[in-house]
Amino acid sequence: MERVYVGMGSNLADPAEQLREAIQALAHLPQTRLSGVSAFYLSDSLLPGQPRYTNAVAALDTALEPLALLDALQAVENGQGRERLERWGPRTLDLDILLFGDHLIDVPRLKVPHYHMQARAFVLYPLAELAPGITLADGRKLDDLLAQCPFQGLERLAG
Ligand code: A4P
Ligand code: MG
Repeated sequence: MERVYVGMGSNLADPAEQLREAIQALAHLPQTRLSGVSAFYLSDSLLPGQPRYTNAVAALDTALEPLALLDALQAVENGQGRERLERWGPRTLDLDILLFGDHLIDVPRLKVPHYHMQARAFVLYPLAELAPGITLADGRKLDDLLAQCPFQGLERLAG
């Protein structure tokens, strides 16, 4: 089993409900156990003119191979996203593999650690709830990334 952290984001069609549905779907993935979920955070969109996102991070323990997990996550995205998808518009559900055990992955479909996580408060702060003090597979320390990424444009929701 590998410990995996999945970043979740939505800014359409009742984002908190999208995340709750996604969490249910993650809990039912084959060969996988849902081990934890961070609080939900409201965050300003990185792209101008979009509604605010709701973001969270989930911890999974999985026996799936990385690309099999990516396939499964994309199936969850498609299952929740397709119906309401607006072309060029904001998204109903984005699921990103942030960390996959101690693996460094760099293939066309999958880069782990996730390529933008160091710049994203809406990833780092919820991740720190689940994995305080961890060191990434590439040697970077989460605490150092947090120190360089202010808690800005973020609002932690209770519960
Ligand atoms: N891919 C490569 N590595 C990974 C990985 N570690 N996890 C590939 C998941 N997928 C990975 O992703 C495009 C392709 O990335 C996938 O087919 C996969 O093979 P996508 O989800 O289909 O497209 P996307 O979401 O438009 O691209 P991307 O790069 O994931 O977008 P971002 O960078 O995640 O931006 N603002 C706030 N506040 N909160 C957000 O959550 N999200 C975005 C999306 C922009 N602004 C945001 C937020
Ligand atoms: Mg994505």
